[in-house]
Amino acid sequence: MMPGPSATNYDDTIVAISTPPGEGGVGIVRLSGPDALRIAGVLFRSSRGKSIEDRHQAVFHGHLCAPSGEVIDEVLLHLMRGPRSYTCEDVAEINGHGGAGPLNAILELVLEQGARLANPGEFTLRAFLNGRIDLVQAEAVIDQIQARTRASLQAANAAASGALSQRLHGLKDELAFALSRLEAAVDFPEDDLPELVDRALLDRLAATHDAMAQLLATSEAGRLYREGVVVAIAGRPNVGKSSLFNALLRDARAIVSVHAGTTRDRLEETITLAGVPVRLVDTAGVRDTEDEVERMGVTLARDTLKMANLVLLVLDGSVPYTQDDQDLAREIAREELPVVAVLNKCDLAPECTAPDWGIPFTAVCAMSALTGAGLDGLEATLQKLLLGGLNVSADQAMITRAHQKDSLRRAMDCVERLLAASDLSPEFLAIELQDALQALGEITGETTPDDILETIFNSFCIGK
Ligand SMILES: Nc1nc2c(ncn2[C@@H]2O[C@H](COP(=O)(O)OP(=O)(O)OP(=O)(O)O)[C@@H](O)[C@H]2O)c(=O)[nH]1
Ligand SMILES: [Mg+2]
Repeated sequence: MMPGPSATNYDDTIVAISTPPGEGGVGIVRLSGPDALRIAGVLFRSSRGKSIEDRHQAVFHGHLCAPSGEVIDEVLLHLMRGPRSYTCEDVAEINGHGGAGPLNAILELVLEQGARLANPGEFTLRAFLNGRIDLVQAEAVIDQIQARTRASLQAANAAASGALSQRLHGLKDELAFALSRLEAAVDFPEDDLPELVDRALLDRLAATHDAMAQLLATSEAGRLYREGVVVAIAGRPNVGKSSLFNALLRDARAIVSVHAGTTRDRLEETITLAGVPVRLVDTAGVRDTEDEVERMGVTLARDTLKMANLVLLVLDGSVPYTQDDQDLAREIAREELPVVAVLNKCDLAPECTAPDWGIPFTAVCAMSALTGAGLDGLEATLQKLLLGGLNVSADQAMITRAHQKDSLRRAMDCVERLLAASDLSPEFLAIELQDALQALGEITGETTPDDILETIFNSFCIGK
């Protein structure tokens, strides 16, 4: 199975700068393929005159030189002979100085020696095509790179080490077993059918269905650990949105002032609640205004409400609530999201009470963004609302992506149809099982269509 344009060759030698652009102590140019060690040998001069041949795993110190003899950079060369490498192919990693100058010069020399520039994710794609990892593990590599919290990293590590793959293989083994029994039944005379498609087999399939449902139930936790949630802070001007944003971040990130209309842009920062990344977004105060820039800010604020998983509607509890407060609350209620009414500035009005607009808020918290009073209570409420249903610890197998969830759901549907129609012919039942196996194979990669594979690996960075 080879995704990508059919012209792409996956047997050649590829190269890429594997470290991100910018300056750093070290930068890595990675080569993989049948010519990797030869090319490294041509360009590398060991400082102690060592030969890099005949070594399976080794690190050498020396210089990378142009064929003219010109020294390009002082490097460490790390050799890994296939199949004991990331890609299962021969791999050479040239650790040079981390800057555009040395790394691009090394890259050019390697290209001149006949290597090809790697496509995004092609090193990982090769690990997948060579059978070292399955698609679940390949996708977990992106999650490892992008993990923003320790728990997100734990979840990605669990998937990368094969925890989810194992669960899926267990399910597939059960379906394959049932399929073999049904296929045997096809070859037998009618009379023997009841014995072959017997109660025990159907019970076993029902148990497999339950196991699938359990795995499907992890998808919400998986999404939370991987993507996190978006919490929008909204309210009319000057109620203390930016003060609340800063208080939750424990940082004076946003400008706070007595003037209404201070925030005009959308400010975003990530905090961690119970290990889950929470993207906190501060917005411009919503009001009708003649100021063009502020109006753009209000539009952005309204857009933010549409992408949020939860809204903190900030109200100034120290003054009577206004019609603008109420109109905005109604507007937000239409989004059908959890909305927490934050009665701010309670230091000025300790007795402040929730507005009586007949709008059901998911929760109400009185607090002071200025003094910090009530902040703990708000955080506890957020944690409960966002993560209350989180029933899976980060180190367990979880469904993390929408396409995995879709495929698992399709496999379950097949098994459900089969269980509901158990009096039908074994040929019909076998088709349902084949479809279910196909759907599960799309998660692990055995039966994933090439265009989907291509999309998945294209979302990787160059050099991974
Ligand atoms: N006493 C008191 N003052 C507060 C509190 N929270 C915010 N303020 C003050 O209220 C004013 C407005 O605060 P901001 O955080 O800038 O309000 P905002 O909602 O972001 O305002 P805009 O960006 O203009 O929409 C500032 O003078 C803050 O110091 C609070 O809990 N208590
Ligand atoms: Mg503000």
